[in-house]
Amino acid sequence: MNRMRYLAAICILCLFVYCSSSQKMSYGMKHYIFDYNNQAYTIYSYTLQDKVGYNLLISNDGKQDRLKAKDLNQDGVIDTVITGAFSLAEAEQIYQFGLEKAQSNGNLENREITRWYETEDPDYKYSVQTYLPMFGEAYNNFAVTEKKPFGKTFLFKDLMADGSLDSVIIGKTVIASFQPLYENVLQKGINDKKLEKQDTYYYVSLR
Ligand SMILES: [Ca+2]
Repeated sequence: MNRMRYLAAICILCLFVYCSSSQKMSYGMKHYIFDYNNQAYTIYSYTLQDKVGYNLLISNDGKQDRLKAKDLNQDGVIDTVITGAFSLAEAEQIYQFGLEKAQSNGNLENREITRWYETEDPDYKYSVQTYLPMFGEAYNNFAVTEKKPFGKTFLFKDLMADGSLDSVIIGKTVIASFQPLYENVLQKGINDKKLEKQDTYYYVSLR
């Protein structure tokens, strides 16, 4: 997997680190220390239950203008350099190095927060759920339930989450008849600000 894809994949997850000596716990403040070019750095993770937390990258040199940079949503990408004579790209490089180190040492957890969108029309109830695996491609599941007594439910998979249905998981039907409905639901989700379009991908936003 090339680097861009690695970044694209983790960028949607919540990453946080924890110190090897501390207990593996999902919430609260954790930190991880690593060396990069003979300089020690710490990544602090502030993680809240059911909410997106943030990570801080800080150089351990004790200087007043030492590097302090923030990953605002724990998506694995530095958003801002707060102090220190570092470009965003430099901070990002150090951060990536630290995250990869933490991961290879088993000190990195990723947390997926629910991405689920529901809507309906007079005939059907719809739901779209986005799955963003740590490695591998994102995909959407699209569920459609008929609103009549004993109505059937159909479940489809949109590989790559590119807005084009690829397979039927549940139900006996043809994709072509549901593709326009899926497109309507995606557009409605975007209008409702519950779904975002990134390049050619459709992701349900974090709740
Ligand atoms: Ca697709």
